[in-house]
Amino acid sequence: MKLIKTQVGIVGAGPAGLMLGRLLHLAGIESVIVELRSRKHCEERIRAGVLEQTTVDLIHYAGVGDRMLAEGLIHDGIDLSFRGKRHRIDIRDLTDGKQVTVYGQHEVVKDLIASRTGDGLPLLFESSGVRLAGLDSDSPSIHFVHEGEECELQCDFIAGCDGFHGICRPSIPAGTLTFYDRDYPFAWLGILAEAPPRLPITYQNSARGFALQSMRSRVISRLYLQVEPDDEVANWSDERIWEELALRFEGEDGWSPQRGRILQKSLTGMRSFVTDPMQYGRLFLLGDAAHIVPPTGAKGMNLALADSLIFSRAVIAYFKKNDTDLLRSYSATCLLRIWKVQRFSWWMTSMLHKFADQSPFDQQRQLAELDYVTTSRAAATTLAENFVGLPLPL
Ligand code: RFL
Ligand code: PHB
Repeated sequence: MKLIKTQVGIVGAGPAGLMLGRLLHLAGIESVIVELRSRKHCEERIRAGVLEQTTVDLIHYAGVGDRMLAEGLIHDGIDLSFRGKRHRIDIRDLTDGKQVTVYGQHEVVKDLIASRTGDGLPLLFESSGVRLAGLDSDSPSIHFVHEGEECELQCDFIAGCDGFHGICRPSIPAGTLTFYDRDYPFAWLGILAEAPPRLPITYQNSARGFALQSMRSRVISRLYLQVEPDDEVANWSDERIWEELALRFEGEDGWSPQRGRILQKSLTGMRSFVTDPMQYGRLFLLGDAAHIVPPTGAKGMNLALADSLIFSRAVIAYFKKNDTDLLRSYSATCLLRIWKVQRFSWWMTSMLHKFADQSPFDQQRQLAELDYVTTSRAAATTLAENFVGLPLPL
């Protein structure tokens, strides 16, 4: 058995765990990151792509923003399209100069991993059998197997950054936490294609269902289609995907997504989920381990990174000033922000998707909402200020 000691044991090398490790390192606090998957898997996992202005600022603050600055695609607006017509939400104008940046989550992860390994800090990929112990004591521990050796990582705090399907949240005794949950009656089929996208990101409400046109670079498109919740990737040939995208984006300007080789297809269920509190004893939950939003608002990774900043501040106050106030208020501080983001993500989802039980009244009300958001400056501002990210104390 190998015994390791550190100040903060981090489970999971996604955006939340990696950013937390980075922020703690900048403050001189030690951490060890324990990750189930390989480095290659973490660096190639295609997920989110939209960084709020707030997140861009945090990434620069953490000193890992050079590649994002060079390669990210800045958006000063987004398009909402309905009744065959596209409408620009001029984000920059509506938010006093703020923007969002399209830069893949896997690129953010690559940059954070490069910075951590460059600093020679522990990041234990391919750790199996991860199990937590002593959560309600002063010395919790993480047990796992790494490179064939049984390890025990003793720490002052554990950060559960292991995503929605991780082991940290289920390690908390049943009945301690309250869960808030909502499932949506559809899924997203996502593709990555070798085809030049049209800028900016376009959200499409069509009578055939929702579609989204985004990108990962000037030559790689990222496209999504609303599909049945129990649909399967195998049902969607390349031809069927391109035909359906063309039908959903059909509009007055005659544009439809440019076709190209499809590099990847995936299916994502849509749900809202919140854990309250995001803490048990010395285990703190961050990111998807504590909450999930439907991707329509493009918020999941942004929320995960915001949790990292808030938790790092609390840990720094504890180790530098012996102050436990921020640790005690961690969950409440995060939840205030998370519920606003839940509301926004639910609202965007409700406004843009086709619901099977929608009555003709509901359909007209949905179109009226889109009409209002795209013609009233006050309504457009509420969308824009949420899209660029609610303020974070940097
Ligand atoms: P992650 O990224 O899931 O990372 C968790 C890490 O923990 C590891 N792990 C374990 N490690 C050790 N032991 C165990 N037992 C473990 N179990 C799991 C995993 O291997 C992994 O490395 O969680 P984190 O850091 O909280 O980050 C959350 C984000 O990944 C997520 O919210 C976003 O991807 C959501 N999301 C979007 N967010 C945005 O901000 N903007 C977007 O545009 C956006 N679009 C999306 C999205 C998510 C999508 N999918 C696929 C769910 C679009 C889609 C389609
Ligand atoms: C993406 O680029 O993957 C993306 C963009 C906007 C969203 C969700 C995902 O709302």
